[in-house]
Amino acid sequence: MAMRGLMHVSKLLPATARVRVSSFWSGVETGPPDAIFGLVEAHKKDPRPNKVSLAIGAYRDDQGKPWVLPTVRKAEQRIVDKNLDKEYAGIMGYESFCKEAYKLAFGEDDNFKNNSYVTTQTVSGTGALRLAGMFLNKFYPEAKTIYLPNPSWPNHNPVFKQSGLEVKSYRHCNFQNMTFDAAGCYDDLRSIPNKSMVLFHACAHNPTGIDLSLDHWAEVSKICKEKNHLVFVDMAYQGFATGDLEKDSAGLRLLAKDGHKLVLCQSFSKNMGLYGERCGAMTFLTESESEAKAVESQIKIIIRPLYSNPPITGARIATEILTSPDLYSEWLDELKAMAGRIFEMRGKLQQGLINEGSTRDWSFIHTQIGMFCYSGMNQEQVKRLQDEYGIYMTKDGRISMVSLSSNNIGYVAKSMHEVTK
Ligand code: PGU
Repeated sequence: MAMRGLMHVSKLLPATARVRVSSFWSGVETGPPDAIFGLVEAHKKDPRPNKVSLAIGAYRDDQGKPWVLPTVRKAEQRIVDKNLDKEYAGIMGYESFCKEAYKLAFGEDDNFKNNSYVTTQTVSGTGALRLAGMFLNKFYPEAKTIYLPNPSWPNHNPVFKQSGLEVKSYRHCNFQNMTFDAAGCYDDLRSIPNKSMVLFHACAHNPTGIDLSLDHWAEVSKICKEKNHLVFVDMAYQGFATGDLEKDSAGLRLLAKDGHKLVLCQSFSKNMGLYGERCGAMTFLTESESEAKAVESQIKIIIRPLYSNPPITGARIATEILTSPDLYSEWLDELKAMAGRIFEMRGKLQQGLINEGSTRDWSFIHTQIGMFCYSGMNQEQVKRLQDEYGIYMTKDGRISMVSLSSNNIGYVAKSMHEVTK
């Protein structure tokens, strides 16, 4: 009926108007689906009852259900009880949230109390990275290239390219034995131009689950100092790798203690499960208070015409948890529980593959850390898992461990064995 009505109206339009209306976007070509969110959409449309989505890093409980942290629910209730208004936050977001985010990352150590820095609330981790990219493009003319670990989160590349930077990589993963390619990384950091921008994953490296030890961080820090590189840290998983906030930020803190005036991007998507609330922060460590003030003023000038000011609810929730001793200690237990469940799933997946009769060495499943398992499966095997078994993962063979549960782990292990034997 509606269709008939529409045709009727269009017939009334003069021919020229019709042509013009339909020609605006005729030159737009269909782009490829997103490497991660595209798979979420494809999985939703898949009618097979035993389908499994291992594509996105969003925590599930052992029933496969999204888990809202009980502390988040409690914080929400407290916020409702305060009967707060819905006024705009400032351009930089809530001051108390920014302070807490900084403290969480760097700790309350005297070394950091006296740091001069500027922190702004951002539209989650992605927004922080984009904002930092735009700032660096504008104010760091020494280098127009940012170096990412190989491999890295697929969205890093477009985030920085669209910020106007060039993107290159340095070695991170030794693909032969799935360990950190320390020698390759050090070599690359030494051979790139002085004052380069280099991005590191603070912990729970995405997609490999291969993190740097403290000795590795110390060496990286030394080289970056010698070369005067600008260190950029993406910390999307603090607390998620080991279940311990301090351990997961040890590399970052070592860099800061060594005097790097680094750039940090933080996300509260994973460690507080605030995915859709878009809650994050960006920090620049600076030489002086006056430098911090100048940087802050320019950050504001970038944010204002972009999104004006950040969303308020996620930041209120995070602040409530970080400033209420009871919620904070409960949250530490929740972090341990999430990291613990992932650890358990790693053991079960490895055992499941052995039980199926796989003779491959899957021991790395257990040594990798964080949300993902970098399985080493090739694109053809990943495609077979999707086509024949309804199991979705990114084409680099990355498995989101948080989507495995007691219900699907047997099926996933069996299917992985079928395509890799
Ligand atoms: N940095 C890294 C290393 C990440 O893995 C992610 C999220 C982000 C930043 C951005 O997180 P925000 O949600 O914007 O705070 N990576 C997940 C989530 C899906 C996605 O690609 O955005 C993932 O599955 O890789």
